[in-house]
Amino acid sequence: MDRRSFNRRMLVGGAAVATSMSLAPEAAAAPRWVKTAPAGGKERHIKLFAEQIGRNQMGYGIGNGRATIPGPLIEMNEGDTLYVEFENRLHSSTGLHVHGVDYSISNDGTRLTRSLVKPGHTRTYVWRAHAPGRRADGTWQEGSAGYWHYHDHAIGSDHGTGGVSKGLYGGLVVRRQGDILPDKAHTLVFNGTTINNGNGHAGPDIKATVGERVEFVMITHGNEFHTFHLHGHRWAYNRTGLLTGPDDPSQLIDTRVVGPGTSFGFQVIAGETSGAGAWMYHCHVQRHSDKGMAGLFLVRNTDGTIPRYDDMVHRGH
Ligand SMILES: [Cu+2]
Repeated sequence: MDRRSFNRRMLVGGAAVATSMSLAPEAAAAPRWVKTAPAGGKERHIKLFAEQIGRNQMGYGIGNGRATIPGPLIEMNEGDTLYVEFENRLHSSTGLHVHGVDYSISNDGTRLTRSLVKPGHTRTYVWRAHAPGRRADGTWQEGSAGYWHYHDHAIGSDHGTGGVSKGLYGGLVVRRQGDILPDKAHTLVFNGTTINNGNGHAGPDIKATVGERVEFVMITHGNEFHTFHLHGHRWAYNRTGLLTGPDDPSQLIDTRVVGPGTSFGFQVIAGETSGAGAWMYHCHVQRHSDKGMAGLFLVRNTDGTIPRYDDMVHRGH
């Protein structure tokens, strides 16, 4: 089969799906085509701003929207150049510091490099993502594809300790041509002992229907090390979180050690082998989970029900 057409439209079907059908009947919808990332090489522009949220938090917003914590999930394809027109609506200087992609020193978003934005001002940061290829000396240069993130590097200290703790962070996904695109994506940030700066340490509910391809972008900030764990699902310890085939030696995991400044991501088919349910995700450091560092991956059957959860909700727990 022509490799390009295979990459563009990969049929999920055959024996693998037949096997999971018997385990999770709800996932037995007809085989369907998955969408994959196109070739990069485009120039794109977005408008991002930073603003105060309530009295004690700060966030990023996009276009004419409201600021959120985490900030909007930004996507690029390898080969793209992204112009981020960044408006500072805060009362102190801030900048956009990004991980993983290419940028010149004047786009570092730090005080040291005089690349901050004063309150009420706007400037454009330029991020580039390159495709993998061979260097002139014959060695292999990796591409930019990965699960990355951006954050403040100026408020509270020259490392953005205050801005990050108040919510100035967001995810960045760089895709390689042919990478499988998810149906939906969610950013989860372990920040101190909160998830996404949520109240009472608890994280948001992530909603899906059995069979949906859900992407998790997981980032960590603060001073603590954590172990991110998801019930009922597992993923591969590699760039995409997906196995490329039967010979991919990547380890399969359902828990991953994370620490400040790190990011990773993966995709799961909701309920693929375990069915619908209120599947917990949480930090597996007991002291942290006992404080409430947990949320729910709410996977519904196609009829909308969630076994062992609906009745619990009805009873008012
Ligand atoms: Cu933890």
